[in-house]
Amino acid sequence: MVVNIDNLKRQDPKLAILLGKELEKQKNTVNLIASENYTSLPVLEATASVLTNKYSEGYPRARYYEGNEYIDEIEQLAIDRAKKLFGADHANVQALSGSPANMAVYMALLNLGDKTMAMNLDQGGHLTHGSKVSFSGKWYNFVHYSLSKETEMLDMDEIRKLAIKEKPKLIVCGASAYPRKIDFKAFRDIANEVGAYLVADIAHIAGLIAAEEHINSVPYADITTSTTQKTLRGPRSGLILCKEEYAKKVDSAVFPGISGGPHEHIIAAKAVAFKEAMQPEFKDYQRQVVENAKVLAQNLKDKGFRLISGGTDTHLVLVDLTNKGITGKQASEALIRANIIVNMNMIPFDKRTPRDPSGIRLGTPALTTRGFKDEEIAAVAEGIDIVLSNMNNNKKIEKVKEDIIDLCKKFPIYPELNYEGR
Ligand code: DSN
Repeated sequence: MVVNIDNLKRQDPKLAILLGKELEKQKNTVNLIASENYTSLPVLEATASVLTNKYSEGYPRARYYEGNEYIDEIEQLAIDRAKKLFGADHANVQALSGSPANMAVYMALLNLGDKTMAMNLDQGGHLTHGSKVSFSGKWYNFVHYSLSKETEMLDMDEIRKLAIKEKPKLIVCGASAYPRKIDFKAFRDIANEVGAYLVADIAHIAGLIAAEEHINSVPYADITTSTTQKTLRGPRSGLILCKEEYAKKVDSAVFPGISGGPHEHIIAAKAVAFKEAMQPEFKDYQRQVVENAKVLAQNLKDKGFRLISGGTDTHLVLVDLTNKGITGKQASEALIRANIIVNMNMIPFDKRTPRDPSGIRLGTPALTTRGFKDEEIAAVAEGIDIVLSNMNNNKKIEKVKEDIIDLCKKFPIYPELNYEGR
């Protein structure tokens, strides 16, 4: 089965046309959003399946609704595969996404107002790591660590000093815009020293971890949270992995703590993605993701772009545009005119605001799924440079757009899908 939308075209042409436009856009744009990817067709098929019809509040073999015998097997398959993939004692596959996963974990381990330590949002952390505009910053007393001003990397000595001074009940490690590896063992040592829980948020790097391109947080953290749609290349959803002693608390926090009926169609799609992530090709893919990020970083550096921390050893590159005299918002809006999608991003110690920050964040997971390697990544870097050096020159930007569309056509995504026509 290929997930086409023939019935939708007949029944709801207005929506079908919009889906068609989105598919065309995805096919013809170079996607450098570090948190996005293209799922496989099997993942898409599970996502679009009849499992969406079922209510299954509870957990396998302990449901509040009848008729869940196959749903139980499906959810258990996802749980078992997640545990195997990451070497975890326990997996909860019901978390709806990364933010609810973090919410459930805080609920499992903390009382309202408890002191918690995490990376600041403007240093590369996530909203749910204690931002004042998120439930996390409103309900818990977060203190934040920053990067080193000199290296723009995590400074474990400074983080240790802050932890000793603040004595948090829980330390969060993990980030949304940090291009370097995270030393989970060093975080564990600090958590042990101050008697804190350690939670690792691996949303961005879960795929790298599954393929052993990054050290695994699971042996070190009490609880690990993740999304499943980024480097892991599954459906848009969440995942919680933990040591056996936290299993009950985590499960109760997810259901009935913060959610009702699990999305079993998405849980099935996660089971598919976990199986895919166990295949040798997935290791090759992740290796290429990191290699492509390094090639992108080097090409941009050669063109005079300043990179946060000087480069990358993961899937993403964070670019400070200050020396180019443009802002992140100006850059991202110019690049989309050439079918290059990036997101504007705060850089560490940014003097600008989140709505118009100094940087852009670029990632290679989606391009690598397309099959891009050194040569294509170099062409993308060239396109970025031409656009950002000629932001008022429509002709030059139009030419880059043509080249980008040609490149996309040479490396197609979803050739089997046809959302076109009526
Ligand atoms: N919005 C995600 C990202 O882009 O990193 C994090 O939740």
